[in-house]
Amino acid sequence: MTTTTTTTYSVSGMTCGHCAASVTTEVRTIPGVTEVAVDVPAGLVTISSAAPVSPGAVKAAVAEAGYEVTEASDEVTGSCCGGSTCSSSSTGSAP
Ligand SMILES: [Cu+2]
Repeated sequence: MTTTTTTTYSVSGMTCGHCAASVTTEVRTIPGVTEVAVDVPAGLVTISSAAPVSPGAVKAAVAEAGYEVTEASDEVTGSCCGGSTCSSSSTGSAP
């Protein structure tokens, strides 16, 4: 039987699909991670892995993408990724 560990982290600063893509790309580089699901409106990153992934590794990956893992799920502040596809203040193209 295969056991999958699923862990959800709160990540601040994500405001658009491009932000989500950046985080997903970085988190997927963590050994053992099999799936990454990002909920931008909720500011949540759900990571599925074959074995428990250390929070430190997740924090480092998220930081690499330019965002920050927060323990609390409130107070989602900060600027967007600044990418050309961001739609935090204007209408952007849908992913
Ligand atoms: Cu963005």
